[in-house]
Amino acid sequence: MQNTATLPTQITLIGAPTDIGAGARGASMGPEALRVADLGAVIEAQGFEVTDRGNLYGPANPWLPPVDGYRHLEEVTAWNQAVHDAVYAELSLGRMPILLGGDHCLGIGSISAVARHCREAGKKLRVLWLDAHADFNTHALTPTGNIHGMPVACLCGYGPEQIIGMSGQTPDIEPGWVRQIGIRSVDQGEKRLVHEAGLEVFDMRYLDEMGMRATMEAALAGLDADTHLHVSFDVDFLDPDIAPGVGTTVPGGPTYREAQLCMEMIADTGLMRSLDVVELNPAFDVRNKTAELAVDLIESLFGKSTLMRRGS
Ligand SMILES: [Mn+2]
Repeated sequence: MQNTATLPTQITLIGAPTDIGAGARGASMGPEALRVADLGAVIEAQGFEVTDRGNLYGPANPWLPPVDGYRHLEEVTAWNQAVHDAVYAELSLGRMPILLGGDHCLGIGSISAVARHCREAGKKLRVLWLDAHADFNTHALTPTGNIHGMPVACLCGYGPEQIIGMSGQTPDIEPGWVRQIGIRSVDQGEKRLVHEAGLEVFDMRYLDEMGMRATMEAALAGLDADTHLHVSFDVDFLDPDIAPGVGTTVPGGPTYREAQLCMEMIADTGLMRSLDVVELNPAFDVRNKTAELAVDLIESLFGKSTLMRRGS
Protein backbone atom coordinates (compact mmCIF):
# COMPACT_ATOMS: atom_id res chain seq x y z
CA MET A 1 0.00 0.00 0.00
CA GLN A 2 1.27 3.45 -0.91
CA ASN A 3 1.55 5.73 2.09
CA THR A 4 1.09 9.47 1.72
CA ALA A 5 4.01 10.24 4.05
CA THR A 6 7.15 11.53 2.37
CA LEU A 7 10.77 11.09 3.35
CA PRO A 8 12.81 13.98 4.76
CA THR A 9 14.56 15.74 1.87
CA GLN A 10 17.88 16.11 3.66
CA ILE A 11 20.06 13.06 4.04
CA THR A 12 23.32 12.71 5.97
CA LEU A 13 26.00 10.10 5.39
CA ILE A 14 28.03 9.16 8.48
CA GLY A 15 31.00 6.82 8.04
CA ALA A 16 32.08 4.58 10.92
CA PRO A 17 35.18 2.80 9.60
CA THR A 18 35.68 0.00 12.10
CA ASP A 19 35.56 -3.78 12.37
CA ILE A 20 35.81 -3.67 16.15
CA GLY A 21 32.89 -6.07 16.74
CA ALA A 22 33.53 -8.46 13.83
CA GLY A 23 35.13 -11.87 13.52
CA ALA A 24 37.07 -10.94 10.37
CA ARG A 25 38.99 -7.76 9.57
CA GLY A 26 37.87 -5.48 6.70
CA ALA A 27 34.42 -4.00 7.45
CA SER A 28 36.39 -0.88 8.40
CA MET A 29 36.76 -0.28 4.65
CA GLY A 30 32.99 -0.35 4.11
CA PRO A 31 32.25 3.39 4.18
CA GLU A 32 34.82 4.17 1.50
CA ALA A 33 33.64 1.31 -0.74
CA LEU A 34 30.08 2.68 -0.59
CA ARG A 35 31.35 6.14 -1.50
CA VAL A 36 33.39 4.72 -4.38
CA ALA A 37 30.17 3.02 -5.57
CA ASP A 38 28.68 6.56 -5.68
CA LEU A 39 26.14 6.26 -2.89
CA GLY A 40 25.70 10.01 -2.37
CA ALA A 41 25.13 10.86 -6.04
CA VAL A 42 22.74 7.94 -6.48
CA ILE A 43 20.52 9.18 -3.64
CA GLU A 44 20.73 12.77 -4.93
CA ALA A 45 19.50 11.58 -8.32
CA GLN A 46 16.31 10.46 -6.54
CA GLY A 47 15.65 14.07 -5.58
CA PHE A 48 17.28 14.32 -2.15
CA GLU A 49 19.93 16.64 -0.80
CA VAL A 50 22.87 14.63 0.54
CA THR A 51 25.61 15.79 2.91
CA ASP A 52 28.53 13.50 3.64
CA ARG A 53 29.92 14.33 7.09
CA GLY A 54 32.95 12.12 6.51
CA ASN A 55 34.06 9.52 9.00
CA LEU A 56 33.78 9.26 12.75
CA TYR A 57 36.93 8.58 14.69
CA GLY A 58 37.44 5.78 17.19
CA PRO A 59 39.98 3.37 18.67
CA ALA A 60 41.98 1.00 16.51
CA ASN A 61 41.20 -2.72 16.50
CA PRO A 62 43.61 -4.48 18.89
CA TRP A 63 42.46 -7.95 17.70
CA LEU A 64 42.40 -9.61 21.10
CA PRO A 65 40.61 -12.71 22.42
CA PRO A 66 37.41 -12.32 24.46
CA VAL A 67 37.43 -11.20 28.08
CA ASP A 68 34.42 -12.45 30.10
CA GLY A 69 32.68 -13.34 26.83
CA TYR A 70 33.25 -10.03 25.01
CA ARG A 71 35.88 -9.00 22.51
CA HIS A 72 36.99 -5.35 22.57
CA LEU A 73 34.20 -4.18 24.85
CA GLU A 74 35.93 -0.91 25.69
CA GLU A 75 36.59 -0.05 22.02
CA VAL A 76 33.07 -1.16 21.01
CA THR A 77 31.68 1.21 23.64
CA ALA A 78 33.72 4.15 22.32
CA TRP A 79 32.67 3.57 18.71
CA ASN A 80 29.03 3.21 19.65
CA GLN A 81 29.05 6.36 21.74
CA ALA A 82 30.44 8.26 18.74
CA VAL A 83 27.79 6.75 16.46
CA HIS A 84 25.04 7.45 18.97
CA ASP A 85 25.97 11.14 19.25
CA ALA A 86 26.33 11.61 15.48
CA VAL A 87 23.04 9.87 14.60
CA TYR A 88 21.14 11.69 17.33
CA ALA A 89 22.48 15.06 16.15
CA GLU A 90 21.23 14.46 12.59
CA LEU A 91 17.78 13.34 13.77
CA SER A 92 17.56 16.47 15.93
CA LEU A 93 18.17 18.54 12.80
CA GLY A 94 15.26 16.82 11.06
CA ARG A 95 17.63 15.02 8.69
CA MET A 96 17.76 11.35 7.81
CA PRO A 97 21.01 9.71 8.96
CA ILE A 98 22.55 6.87 6.97
CA LEU A 99 25.21 5.08 8.97
CA LEU A 100 27.90 3.58 6.77
CA GLY A 101 29.48 0.75 8.76
CA GLY A 102 31.50 -0.74 9.93
CA ASP A 103 30.32 -3.94 11.50
CA HIS A 104 26.86 -4.51 12.97
CA CYS A 105 27.83 -3.81 16.60
CA LEU A 106 27.32 -0.17 15.55
CA GLY A 107 23.56 -0.83 15.45
CA ILE A 108 23.69 -0.34 19.22
CA GLY A 109 24.78 3.30 18.90
CA SER A 110 22.61 4.01 15.90
CA ILE A 111 19.35 2.48 17.12
CA SER A 112 19.74 3.74 20.69
CA ALA A 113 19.98 7.23 19.17
CA VAL A 114 16.85 6.59 17.13
CA ALA A 115 15.08 5.32 20.26
CA ARG A 116 16.09 8.45 22.19
CA HIS A 117 14.81 10.64 19.35
CA CYS A 118 11.50 8.76 19.09
CA ARG A 119 10.91 8.94 22.85
CA GLU A 120 11.44 12.71 22.81
CA ALA A 121 9.38 13.23 19.66
CA GLY A 122 6.53 10.97 20.87
CA LYS A 123 6.91 8.66 17.89
CA LYS A 124 6.51 4.92 17.66
CA LEU A 125 9.56 2.99 16.50
CA ARG A 126 9.68 0.00 14.18
CA VAL A 127 13.04 -1.60 13.43
CA LEU A 128 13.48 -3.76 10.33
CA TRP A 129 16.52 -5.95 10.82
CA LEU A 130 17.62 -7.36 7.44
CA ASP A 131 20.24 -9.99 8.23
CA ALA A 132 21.33 -13.61 7.89
CA HIS A 133 21.77 -13.65 11.68
CA ALA A 134 19.51 -12.78 14.61
CA ASP A 135 22.37 -10.87 16.34
CA PHE A 136 20.76 -11.81 19.66
CA ASN A 137 23.73 -13.38 21.40
CA THR A 138 24.91 -12.70 24.93
CA HIS A 139 28.30 -13.18 26.57
CA ALA A 140 27.06 -16.43 28.11
CA LEU A 141 25.75 -17.80 24.80
CA THR A 142 28.24 -16.49 22.24
CA PRO A 143 30.71 -18.96 20.81
CA THR A 144 33.10 -16.14 19.76
CA GLY A 145 32.66 -13.03 21.91
CA ASN A 146 32.26 -10.91 18.76
CA ILE A 147 29.85 -8.12 19.68
CA HIS A 148 28.50 -7.81 16.12
CA GLY A 149 26.47 -10.89 17.05
CA MET A 150 24.87 -9.13 20.04
CA PRO A 151 23.39 -5.74 19.06
CA VAL A 152 19.70 -6.69 19.12
CA ALA A 153 20.14 -8.38 22.51
CA CYS A 154 21.95 -5.30 23.87
CA LEU A 155 19.24 -2.95 22.58
CA CYS A 156 16.64 -5.16 24.29
CA GLY A 157 18.55 -4.93 27.57
CA TYR A 158 20.55 -8.17 27.50
CA GLY A 159 24.17 -7.09 27.57
CA PRO A 160 26.97 -5.39 29.47
CA GLU A 161 26.21 -2.21 31.34
CA GLN A 162 28.49 -0.09 29.10
CA ILE A 163 26.45 -0.69 25.96
CA ILE A 164 22.87 -1.09 27.17
CA GLY A 165 20.65 1.89 27.85
CA MET A 166 22.61 4.26 25.60
CA SER A 167 19.29 5.90 24.72
CA GLY A 168 18.98 7.04 28.33
CA GLN A 169 16.63 4.20 29.26
CA THR A 170 17.04 0.43 29.64
CA PRO A 171 16.02 -1.39 27.59
CA ASP A 172 16.51 0.97 24.65
CA ILE A 173 13.81 -0.78 22.65
CA GLU A 174 11.19 -3.49 23.15
CA PRO A 175 11.60 -6.79 21.26
CA GLY A 176 8.07 -6.22 19.94
CA TRP A 177 9.27 -3.23 17.90
CA VAL A 178 11.66 -5.39 15.86
CA ARG A 179 10.99 -7.44 12.73
CA GLN A 180 13.86 -9.61 11.53
CA ILE A 181 13.95 -10.70 7.91
CA GLY A 182 16.18 -13.20 6.07
CA ILE A 183 17.46 -15.00 9.16
CA ARG A 184 19.15 -18.35 8.48
CA SER A 185 21.93 -18.72 11.03
CA VAL A 186 21.13 -18.67 14.74
CA ASP A 187 23.26 -20.27 17.47
CA GLN A 188 21.59 -22.88 19.69
CA GLY A 189 21.38 -20.88 22.94
CA GLU A 190 20.59 -17.73 20.99
CA LYS A 191 17.55 -19.45 19.49
CA ARG A 192 16.12 -20.01 22.99
CA LEU A 193 16.62 -16.38 23.96
CA VAL A 194 15.02 -15.16 20.70
CA HIS A 195 11.92 -17.19 21.58
CA GLU A 196 11.92 -16.12 25.23
CA ALA A 197 12.18 -12.45 24.30
CA GLY A 198 9.38 -12.82 21.74
CA LEU A 199 11.30 -11.42 18.80
CA GLU A 200 9.34 -11.58 15.53
CA VAL A 201 11.53 -13.41 13.03
CA PHE A 202 10.75 -13.96 9.37
CA ASP A 203 13.39 -16.56 8.62
CA MET A 204 14.28 -18.01 5.22
CA ARG A 205 11.84 -20.88 5.74
CA TYR A 206 9.06 -18.30 6.11
CA LEU A 207 10.30 -16.42 3.05
CA ASP A 208 10.47 -19.60 0.99
CA GLU A 209 6.97 -20.64 1.96
CA MET A 210 5.23 -17.26 1.89
CA GLY A 211 7.31 -15.26 -0.58
CA MET A 212 8.86 -11.83 -0.09
CA ARG A 213 5.62 -9.94 -0.72
CA ALA A 214 3.63 -11.61 2.09
CA THR A 215 6.68 -11.43 4.35
CA MET A 216 7.05 -7.69 3.91
CA GLU A 217 3.32 -7.12 4.27
CA ALA A 218 3.50 -8.87 7.64
CA ALA A 219 6.70 -7.08 8.70
CA LEU A 220 5.29 -3.67 7.78
CA ALA A 221 1.80 -4.26 9.20
CA GLY A 222 0.52 -1.74 11.73
CA LEU A 223 2.70 1.21 10.69
CA ASP A 224 1.09 4.62 10.68
CA ALA A 225 2.10 8.25 10.10
CA ASP A 226 3.44 8.43 13.69
CA THR A 227 5.88 5.58 13.16
CA HIS A 228 9.60 6.10 12.67
CA LEU A 229 10.82 3.24 10.51
CA HIS A 230 14.47 2.34 11.00
CA VAL A 231 16.12 -0.07 8.57
CA SER A 232 19.24 -1.91 9.72
CA PHE A 233 20.62 -3.47 6.55
CA ASP A 234 23.34 -6.06 7.16
CA VAL A 235 24.71 -6.83 3.71
CA ASP A 236 25.02 -10.53 4.65
CA PHE A 237 21.19 -10.56 4.42
CA LEU A 238 21.75 -11.10 0.68
CA ASP A 239 22.63 -14.41 -0.90
CA PRO A 240 26.46 -14.74 -1.07
CA ASP A 241 26.21 -15.60 -4.79
CA ILE A 242 25.32 -11.96 -5.44
CA ALA A 243 26.99 -10.42 -2.37
CA PRO A 244 30.31 -12.10 -1.60
CA GLY A 245 31.78 -9.01 0.06
CA VAL A 246 30.86 -9.76 3.68
CA GLY A 247 32.75 -11.42 6.53
CA THR A 248 30.10 -13.96 7.49
CA THR A 249 28.47 -15.41 4.37
CA VAL A 250 25.56 -17.81 4.87
CA PRO A 251 24.15 -19.54 1.78
CA GLY A 252 20.46 -19.46 0.97
CA GLY A 253 19.67 -15.76 1.25
CA PRO A 254 17.32 -13.54 -0.75
CA THR A 255 17.98 -13.22 -4.47
CA TYR A 256 18.49 -9.95 -6.31
CA ARG A 257 14.82 -9.77 -7.23
CA GLU A 258 13.59 -10.62 -3.74
CA ALA A 259 15.89 -8.01 -2.21
CA GLN A 260 14.68 -5.38 -4.68
CA LEU A 261 11.05 -6.13 -3.81
CA CYS A 262 11.89 -5.90 -0.11
CA MET A 263 13.45 -2.46 -0.57
CA GLU A 264 10.66 -1.20 -2.82
CA MET A 265 7.99 -2.24 -0.34
CA ILE A 266 9.84 -0.36 2.40
CA ALA A 267 10.04 2.69 0.10
CA ASP A 268 6.30 2.46 -0.59
CA THR A 269 5.55 3.11 3.09
CA GLY A 270 7.26 6.52 2.92
CA LEU A 271 8.16 6.04 6.60
CA MET A 272 11.88 5.26 6.61
CA ARG A 273 13.60 7.88 8.76
CA SER A 274 17.01 6.30 9.41
CA LEU A 275 19.20 3.58 7.91
CA ASP A 276 22.28 1.50 8.75
CA VAL A 277 24.31 -0.18 6.01
CA VAL A 278 26.72 -2.52 7.74
CA GLU A 279 29.07 -5.50 7.38
CA LEU A 280 30.16 -4.68 3.85
CA ASN A 281 33.69 -6.09 3.73
CA PRO A 282 35.74 -5.02 0.70
CA ALA A 283 38.52 -7.49 1.64
CA PHE A 284 36.16 -10.29 0.55
CA ASP A 285 34.60 -8.46 -2.38
CA VAL A 286 35.19 -8.81 -6.11
CA ARG A 287 35.80 -5.50 -7.91
CA ASN A 288 33.52 -3.68 -5.44
CA LYS A 289 30.46 -5.49 -6.81
CA THR A 290 28.85 -6.01 -3.38
CA ALA A 291 29.16 -2.29 -2.63
CA GLU A 292 27.59 -1.53 -6.02
CA LEU A 293 24.76 -3.96 -5.28
CA ALA A 294 24.19 -2.39 -1.87
CA VAL A 295 24.01 1.05 -3.49
CA ASP A 296 21.61 -0.30 -6.10
CA LEU A 297 19.32 -1.58 -3.33
CA ILE A 298 19.59 1.66 -1.36
CA GLU A 299 18.51 3.48 -4.54
CA SER A 300 15.32 1.39 -4.38
CA LEU A 301 14.90 2.24 -0.69
CA PHE A 302 14.87 5.86 -1.79
CA GLY A 303 12.15 5.30 -4.33
CA LYS A 304 13.61 4.02 -7.56
CA SER A 305 11.18 1.38 -8.79
CA THR A 306 11.85 -1.28 -11.36
CA LEU A 307 8.55 -0.68 -13.12
CA MET A 308 6.78 2.51 -14.00
CA ARG A 309 3.71 2.89 -11.87
CA ARG A 310 0.71 5.13 -12.25
CA GLY A 311 1.15 8.19 -10.11
CA SER A 312 4.83 7.59 -9.42
MN1 LIG B 1 24.08 -8.48 11.57
